[in-house]
Amino acid sequence: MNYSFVSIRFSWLNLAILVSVVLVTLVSCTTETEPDYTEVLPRTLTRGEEIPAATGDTIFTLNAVATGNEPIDIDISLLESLGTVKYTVEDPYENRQVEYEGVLVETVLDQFGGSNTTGITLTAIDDYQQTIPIDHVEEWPVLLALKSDGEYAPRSHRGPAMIVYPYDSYPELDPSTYDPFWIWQIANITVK
Ligand SMILES: Nc1nc2c(c(=O)[nH]1)N[C@H]1C(S)=C(S)[C@@H](COP(=O)(O)O)O[C@H]1N2
Ligand SMILES: [Mo]
Repeated sequence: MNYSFVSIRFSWLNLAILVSVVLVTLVSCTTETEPDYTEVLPRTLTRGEEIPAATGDTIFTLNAVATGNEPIDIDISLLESLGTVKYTVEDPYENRQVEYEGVLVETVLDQFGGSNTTGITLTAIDDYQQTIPIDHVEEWPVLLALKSDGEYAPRSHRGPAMIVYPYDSYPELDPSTYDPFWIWQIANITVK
């Protein structure tokens, strides 16, 4: 009796099929991870380039090695020339999903920091102050957000610039530790 219709016998064709299935599975497992953010505007101002003077409304002042440690005025177009990205996150203060768009804090450090940069100190209009260590921005896409759900955030509602942590993509970001870093109504940024 011939049982070959039920038994899977060795053949080069079967081996090729098996290898293909394994390869396709491996490739799809490694590429199916969700991207952390979507790029919106390209970066046009690069590290080492002269920083153009702000011509629009000042959203905050910034001190850093690249500004001679003197405060300079930052406007929206200057900040956005560092390139913008967006992602949606459950905002612990709004208690809903919000799509934030802005500049990665890592890019701000790249543009304005020196070789010994350790972090960034943010001071809000109510004098609330926090220092974000460089480790945070190397590990996660921490955002200096300007837009919330596609609209520039008004000063009356946490704008014009606020810090956002990507809670939804990184479960290790425990709110009890990271909520205090969601600084809004930023008045000054000092790159340390
Ligand atoms: N500008 C500004 N941002 C701020 C704060 C603040 O006082 N001013 N408080 C921080 C802290 S400590 C926490 S826990 C959260 C929540 O503040 P809330 O509970 O007053 O909304 O906002 C953070 N961001
Ligand atoms: Mo807090």
